Amino acid sequence: MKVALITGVGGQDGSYLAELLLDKGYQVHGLIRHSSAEKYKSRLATIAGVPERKDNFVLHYGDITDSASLVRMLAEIQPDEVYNLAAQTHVKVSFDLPEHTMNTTALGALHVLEAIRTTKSDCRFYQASSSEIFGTAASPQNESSPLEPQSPYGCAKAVAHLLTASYREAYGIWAVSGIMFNHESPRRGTDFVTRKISKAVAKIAAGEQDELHLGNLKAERDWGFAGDYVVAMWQMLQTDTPEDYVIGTGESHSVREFARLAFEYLDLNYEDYVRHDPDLERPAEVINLRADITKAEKGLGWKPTVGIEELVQMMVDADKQKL
Ligand code: GDR
Repeated sequence: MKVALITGVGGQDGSYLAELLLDKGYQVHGLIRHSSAEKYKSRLATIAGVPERKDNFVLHYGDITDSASLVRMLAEIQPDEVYNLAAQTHVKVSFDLPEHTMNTTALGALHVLEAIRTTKSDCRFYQASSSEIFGTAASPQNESSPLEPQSPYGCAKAVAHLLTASYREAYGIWAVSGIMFNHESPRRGTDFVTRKISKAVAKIAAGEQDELHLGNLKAERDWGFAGDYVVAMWQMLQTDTPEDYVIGTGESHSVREFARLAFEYLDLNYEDYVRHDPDLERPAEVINLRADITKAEKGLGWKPTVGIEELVQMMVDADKQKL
């Protein structure tokens, strides 16, 4: 039985990845912060409620800022695969908490890599890298695009990205970065724009909310479905040689377009409800991110299965149901 360790297992991606690996017959160990445990119980409910999954799933309280506990955990679990998904992942928050973001998002990755090195683990390591490392680089962005991050979060992810490559070169650790563009789902946190929109649309349609306040409406993102992206994470660790891959859909849409589609799905006009709020804008914005996934298509045989309209509808439907 293969053994995997997932940091950030209580997050959107962590929960989908844990399900995928459990269904493939892995024993899955998940690292979760004590304070997150209650909050993320609903995301892990699809594991707790299924005996075949639950029996092979072990939750550990820990923190990627605590390197000693990571060393102990690696020595004890001896995983075949380690997926580092834990981080402070909100771009706007990173402007308010730059040091915390560096400690978790950049140094957290370093702690995991160091734990692998010092325990002489021969595991394969996946680093959750991000399209935010490209920032203002011309789109479409691919594995060779320059790193031009525009936020403390983007800078922290760039550091983690470069450290992953450095540990691969210097110590021969089987380590890769998956450069993931935005990926969403009904499990997305409500402070990210897609879920903020889908939740508001459901509430407005039900007469429980009057307006939706948004920041930059012109920014364009490449939005895919998180369930597809965790498949790519797993595939990256099954290849012959450790290589980084860009993962996205190859299409970008503006925030305005996402909102329009979501309101239209419930026969509403977004212009009647969306209000621009400059306080929700960021000190620096990334204007256009669009993935060039040529390498992933060829090297992994990976393709997204959910388009923008289906994604919007899936999220609005789920939020309607939750109400
Ligand atoms: P992003 O996701 O910053 O791209 O990072 P987010 O959903 O926060 O923002 C996307 C775009 O929407 C604009 N926007 C707003 N964003 C939020 N959160 N709230 C608003 O009210 C709002 N109004 C407009 C933003 O300015 C931005 O342009 C996500 C995160 O998951 C990262 O962790 C991940 O690495 C990248 O995607 C890939």
